[in-house]
Amino acid sequence: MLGRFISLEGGEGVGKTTNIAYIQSLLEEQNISVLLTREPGGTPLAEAMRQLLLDKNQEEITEQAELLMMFAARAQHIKHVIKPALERGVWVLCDRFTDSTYAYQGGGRAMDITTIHWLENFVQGELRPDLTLLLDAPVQVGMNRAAQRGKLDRFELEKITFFEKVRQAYLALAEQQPERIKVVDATQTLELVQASIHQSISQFYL
Ligand code: T5A
Repeated sequence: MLGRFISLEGGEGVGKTTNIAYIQSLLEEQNISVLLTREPGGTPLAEAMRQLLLDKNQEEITEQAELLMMFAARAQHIKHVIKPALERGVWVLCDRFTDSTYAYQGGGRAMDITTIHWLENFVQGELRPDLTLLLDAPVQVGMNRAAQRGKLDRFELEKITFFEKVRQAYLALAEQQPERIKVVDATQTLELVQASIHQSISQFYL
């Protein structure tokens, strides 16, 4: 793999989508080719699965189906988008990846971590992000920001306690893997958030 793989993580509305273009511009200033993508999604089939996963107006999705759909979409994404880009030397910037599964399905839904770990190895082989930026903010801050955008999706309708568990699971991952996961205080102004991101990204490519 010649390219590097960077993921952006965090709870609802913390600013992942807002900041991904900023990271792209930082890397492109260094003449690095960048591919922006997201999960669930990134290929036509995976985007179709995203629609199903986020749509609240359908039959209840079981926790098992939700977990397997996340990994099914990820398998498509890795094979058709992520790996080919990395092999061409392109850096991949992904809005959410498997840490989201540990946080939402493992933390929020309290699903068995061993099963998630098994699926991670089964679907990804050795592929892991080289760097992960975890945008962290109290749940209410992100929810208020997400609410300002209008319609809420199936996940955004969960209770606050669900998102508290998601946040704690993310912070536990960052504590376990401090080399890979850099926590950014997302409660700051956009300018300060981007200054923190700049610092983590420049330490990474220098
Ligand atoms: N999921 C996903 C799982 O359960 N398991 C998995 O394995 C995966 C991969 C995907 C959903 O799927 C779940 C998690 C998710 O619920 P999504 O759309 O990718 O959904 O994720 P969301 O978190 O819902 O995305 P959002 O677009 O809501 O959040 P972002 O991208 O973090 O926030 P963003 O950038 O859109 O910003 C929200 C608002 O805040 C403002 C922005 O301008 C925007 O209006 N904002 C700020 N305002 C003030 N100060 C700042 N510093 C700001 N930063 C941003």
